[in-house]
Amino acid sequence: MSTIAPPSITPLGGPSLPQERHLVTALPGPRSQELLDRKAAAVSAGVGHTVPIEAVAAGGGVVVDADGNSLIDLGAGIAVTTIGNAHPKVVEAVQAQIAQFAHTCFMVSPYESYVAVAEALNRVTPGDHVKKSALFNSGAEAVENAIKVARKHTRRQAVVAFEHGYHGRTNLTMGLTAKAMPYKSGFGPFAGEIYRAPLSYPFRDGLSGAEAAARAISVMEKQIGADDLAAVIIEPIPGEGGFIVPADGFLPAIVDWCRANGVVFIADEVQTGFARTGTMFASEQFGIVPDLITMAKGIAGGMPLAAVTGRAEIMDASHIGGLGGTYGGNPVACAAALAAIEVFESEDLPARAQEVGAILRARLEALQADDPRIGEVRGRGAMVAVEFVKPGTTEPDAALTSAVAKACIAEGVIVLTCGAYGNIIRFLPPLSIPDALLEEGLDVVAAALAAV
Ligand code: PLZ
Repeated sequence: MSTIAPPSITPLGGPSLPQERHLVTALPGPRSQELLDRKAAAVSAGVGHTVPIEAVAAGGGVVVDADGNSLIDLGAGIAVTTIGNAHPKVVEAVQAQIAQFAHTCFMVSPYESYVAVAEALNRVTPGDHVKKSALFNSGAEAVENAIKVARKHTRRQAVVAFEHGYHGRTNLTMGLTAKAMPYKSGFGPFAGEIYRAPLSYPFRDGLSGAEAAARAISVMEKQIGADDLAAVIIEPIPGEGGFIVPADGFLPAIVDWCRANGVVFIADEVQTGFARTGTMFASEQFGIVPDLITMAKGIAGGMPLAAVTGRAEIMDASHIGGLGGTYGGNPVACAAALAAIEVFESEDLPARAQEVGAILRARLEALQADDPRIGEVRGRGAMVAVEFVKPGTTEPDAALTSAVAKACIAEGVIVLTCGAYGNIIRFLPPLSIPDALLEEGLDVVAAALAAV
């Protein structure tokens, strides 16, 4: 068992950690290896891991392991710790709430923080229509509930999701998710009445936004029929799919079609939400106002919380008692969310995401300029990806991608891969990362690319 605490953790946790990359062992070090051995014996083999360490502290732009290694974090726990890990305001809010009460179940005895989070989400999400919210535990659960209210409101059943989409690992959301391996393979049968439409993927389809939208709308009209279609769900920028920025006009055309046909448009902003893309929500950048928005990840500074926010008449379509769950909107998670939302606004984190994005893009585009293995650098704000291809083609190079990612991790830089073809590295650091540390992380990426 690892009992050593790294040297300089204060009661406020991670933010006081030295902001440096510092390796004292090869990864995994001996203490981490001990934990990974116990993991292999005790934890289901189905639960994988990307970085072979035992994490013991994290904050700013680093994750520290049990052997005293300090790694640069370019993944933010998959887009969760946007405001930074163990942010002091979140720590304080969580400690105060847990000392007051941990749980009553909002459906049994309501409390103020749940209502305050709903009010905040109704305010910060796009659109000035009357909105209502409901809180849940995970992104997948938020997506499930968005579909539930859309079906109840429209009295229709069919749902359209898109190629390269990711919406979760529960049964309904596996059905909505596009990629078989590792998310769906062998886990069927999946829920019925789910249809898949083609996405706009400018690097691969060369279509304008209008052309790509016409192609998707044709699938919806010919293969399903608007009269039976309850909802269209789409990530404005697919996250697990590879930060694919749709061509201009694609999303507005889909929204217009939905509105003309009484179809509920759901933006899944679980990954793009909360300042990540340089605005509070990615929808804003495409000039769209979703009927419903699903949120999780960055919402509560690392505590598990998720939400659906949208048009009051849709959110109110359910009979009383139709929505809920034992833990949904847990008071400790709500306290964390209120603190996190305060940080997003008072520290203008959308602007910080643009700064981080500018650093990422400048460095990665410079690499691309003389490396034909980089097919595209794309993204918005602090959500930037590199797509690797065989030089001179658009043929995905998954082997190169995984070799580069492994080399970065071995050198103490946490990076995540993604994409239908496994040929994309995505950069989504915590916005609390110091600029110099981000630059150093990108130096390591450049060196890894040169070496493999
Ligand atoms: N919708 C857009 O990105 C979660 C998945 C990690 P949960 N993405 C990370 C993994 O391999 O399981 C996600 C998302 C979008 C929904 C979800 C699901 O959110 O909180 O993981 O359920």
